[in-house]
Amino acid sequence: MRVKTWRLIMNCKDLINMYKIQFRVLVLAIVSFVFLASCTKKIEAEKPNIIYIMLDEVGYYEPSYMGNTKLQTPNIDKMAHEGMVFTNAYSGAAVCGPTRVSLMTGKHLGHTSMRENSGGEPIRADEKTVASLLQEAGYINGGFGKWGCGNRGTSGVPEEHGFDIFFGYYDQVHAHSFYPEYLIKNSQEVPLKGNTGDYYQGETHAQDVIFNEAVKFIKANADKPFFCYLPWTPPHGLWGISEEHPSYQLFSENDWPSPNSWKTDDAIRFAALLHKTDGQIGEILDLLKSLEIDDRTLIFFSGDNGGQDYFNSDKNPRGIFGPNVNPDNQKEFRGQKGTVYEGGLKIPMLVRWPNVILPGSRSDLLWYFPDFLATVADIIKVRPPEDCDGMSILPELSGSGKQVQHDYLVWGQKNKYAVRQGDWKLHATLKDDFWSEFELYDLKADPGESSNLVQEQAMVADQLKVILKDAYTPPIKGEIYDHKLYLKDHQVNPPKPKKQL
Ligand SMILES: [Ca+2]
Repeated sequence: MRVKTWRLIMNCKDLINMYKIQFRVLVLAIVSFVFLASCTKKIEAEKPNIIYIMLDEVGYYEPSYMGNTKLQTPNIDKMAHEGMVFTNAYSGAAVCGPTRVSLMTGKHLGHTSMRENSGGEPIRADEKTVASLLQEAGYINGGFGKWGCGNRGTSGVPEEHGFDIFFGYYDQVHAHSFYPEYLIKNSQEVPLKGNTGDYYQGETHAQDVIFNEAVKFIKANADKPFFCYLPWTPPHGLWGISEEHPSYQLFSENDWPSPNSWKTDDAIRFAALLHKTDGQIGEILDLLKSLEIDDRTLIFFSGDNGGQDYFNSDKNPRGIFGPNVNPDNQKEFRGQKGTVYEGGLKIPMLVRWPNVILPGSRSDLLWYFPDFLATVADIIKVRPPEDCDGMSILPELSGSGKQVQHDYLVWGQKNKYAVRQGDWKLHATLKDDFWSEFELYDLKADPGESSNLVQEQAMVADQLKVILKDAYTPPIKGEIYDHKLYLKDHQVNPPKPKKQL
C-alpha cells in the first residue's frame, strides 16, 4: 500500500514535472513568437511606403520652384523645400510609353521592349517591374493614372506586373480625354457618369476619379507598406477642365494666346490643370500627416519626358511657359518632347523623405529613370533583376554610403539614339542596322547642344560610338493576346479636332 501510495505520489510528481516542462516549452514558444513578430514588425517598419507622382508633360522649368513665374505649383514647391531637388535628372525616354517602360522595368532605351509611342504596345510577360519586386517583398501596390506599358489583352497589363490594383487609362490615346466614357480597373471597364466622349466637357472628370481611388487606396493600406504609383495625365492635353473650376478662374484674366492649339484659351487650361493637380498633391500630403504615416513615406515627384513648346508663336518661340528656357538667364535646352536633345529628356525631379533627406537639399547627381528600380531594390534590400540598367541613388538620398556614378546613360526615340558619358553626349541615327548622322556635344560648355564637335573631337566620338553600339540590342516585344480588346481603348475617343474649336 505504501509502495502504491509512493508510486502514486511519484506519478503525480512526474505528471507535474511533465506539465512544468510543457509549460516551459509553451512559454518559450510564446516568447519566441512575440520576439519574431516584433522583429518582423521592425523589418516592416524599415520598409517605407513609396509614392511616385509623375505628371505628364510638366517641363523642367515649369514648376514654380524651378523659377516659372506664370505657372503656380505651391504644393510641389513645398515638397521641394522639404526634400531634395535634383538639377541633373533625366527621364528614361522622350515620349510617354517608352519612358514609363524605362521607369517600371529599370532598363534604358537600348534594352527596353518598347521603343516607340505606338499606343498600347506591351512589355513582355517575363519582365520584372518595380511593382513586382515590391510585391515579392510584401508590399501592396496600387497604380492610378496612365499606364502606357501595355493595353488590355496583352502581356503588359499592370495587374500581371505586380500591381494589386491599377485604375485609370491603359492606353495613351485613351488618356487624351479627361472626360472619357469609361476608365479601366484591372482590365475591366468602369463607366464614368454623364460623359459623352466630348474632349472638353462632361459630368465626371477622370483625374478626380483617379485621385479619389488613390486616396482610398492609401487610407485602406495605411498600416502596411504600400507602393502608390501616380502617373497622372495633367497637364497633358487635350485640356478639359470646367471654366467654373477655381483653378481656371485663377488664370482666366491672363492674356495668353493659344496658337497651334484647339481652343483659344488652352494656355489658361494648361495652367489651370497643373494648378488643380498641384492641389491634389497637397491633399495627399495632408492625408499622409492625418494618417500619421508621413514620416515613413518616401515620395518621388517628376515629369515623364521633356517639356513641349506649347502655344508657341513668333513672340514666344519656345512656348508661353518656356519649359526649356532658363527663366534666370534665358538659356535654352535644344529640342522638346519627342527628341533626344536635352529639351526632350530633362525633367523636374525631387524626392521627399522625412527623417532621411535633409530638407531643402539640392543635388546635381546625374541619374535617370532606370535608377528608380535599382534604388527601390536597395531600400528594400533585394537584388534587382540581372538586366536592370539602373544604379541605386540611396546613398545620395540618405547621405550615407558611397554614391556610385553612371559610366554612361542611353536614350532613344524611334531610330534616334543618344549616349552620355560625363559631359559628352553623342547622338546617332540607326537605319537598317547602320549607325550614322553622328553629333557630339560638350554639355558642360554647351548645354544647349549648339556646337557639333564630332569632327574636332573624333576620338571622344569614336569612344561613345562603341559604347552606344554595345548598349543597343534590338527590341524583343511583348505579345498581343486579344487584338480586338488591345485596340478598343485606343480607338474609343473621337479623332482629335483638326482645327481650333
Ligand atoms: Ca508625356
